[in-house]
Amino acid sequence: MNSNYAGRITGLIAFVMGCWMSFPAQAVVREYWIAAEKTAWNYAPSGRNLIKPEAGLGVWGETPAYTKYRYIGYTDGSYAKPLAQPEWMGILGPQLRAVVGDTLRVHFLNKTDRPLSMHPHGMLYDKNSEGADGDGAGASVPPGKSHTYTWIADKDAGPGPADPSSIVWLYHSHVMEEEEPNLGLIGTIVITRKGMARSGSDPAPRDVDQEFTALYMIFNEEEGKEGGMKHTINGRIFGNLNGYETRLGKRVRWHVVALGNETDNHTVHWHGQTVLDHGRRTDVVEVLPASMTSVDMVPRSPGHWLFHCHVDDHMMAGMSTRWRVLP
Ligand SMILES: [Cu+2]
Repeated sequence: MNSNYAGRITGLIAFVMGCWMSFPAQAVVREYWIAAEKTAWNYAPSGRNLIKPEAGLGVWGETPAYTKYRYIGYTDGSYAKPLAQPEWMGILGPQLRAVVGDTLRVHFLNKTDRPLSMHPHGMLYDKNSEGADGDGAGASVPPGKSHTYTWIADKDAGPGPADPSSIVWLYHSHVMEEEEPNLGLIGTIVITRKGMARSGSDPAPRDVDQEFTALYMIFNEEEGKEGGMKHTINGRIFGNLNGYETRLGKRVRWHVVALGNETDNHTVHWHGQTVLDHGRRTDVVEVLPASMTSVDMVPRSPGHWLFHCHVDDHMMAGMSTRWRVLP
């Protein structure tokens, strides 16, 4: 080969490599289409207490279904095809995901009969994308109207030094904050540390195999009457939340969140395994309204295990389900 030609080729390769290396992983704009809708919701679709069948559903089963408001994800701006979501997500809205450096563009359509919003925790936003508090464009979206929120996953929205490679934030409606999460308008955002995403198109962290989310919350359906106090995990009671399933030895991350009132002080307890909670080994994680935490587990024993709140009254009221570890 002509040495001059070889030199030019080598130079070109070096130039291309130099350009490549000087651009870190491209920041991505991730778009979501979410509608608020009125839907029927059944807290115990089986009609049974699947944890202690002989105890029945008690007063909490007298009225199992109510009209709720929910965030429903769609594949695009035609709002025609709902996003599929796993059964264990229950009443939760779509899980939004980003990597530090990304931007979330969330198109919100209010299909209900009252003004609503989307307020994210943790993200960087301006007043128009706060989804709360005053005259920003997204603070109160009237029935039939839409608004696009721009939420930036800056470094302060991402995992801190003591956090695992992804962390969870809540989003919820915040026009009348004291009412709207209780209507069912709640979802989560998971932010992955820069450099830890599986790929450019998959922002999930590459050092875990599965991520589950659990919302511990008492929905107050009948102004405090006990039978209307639905002690739920993701909106289900007495073992009616299905689909938490993993396998021995998998790396599993649990994102645990809570919302609600002064009775929403929950001690989230896994049977059969332990979790690593920011360096602390435990099998109970404590949450209060708007708590958000992410803990890691590698299941060590197969079985169909309880996952429940350890507060006695809450356990008795159905704040319990089972999850499966396959051998
Ligand atoms: Cu509890």
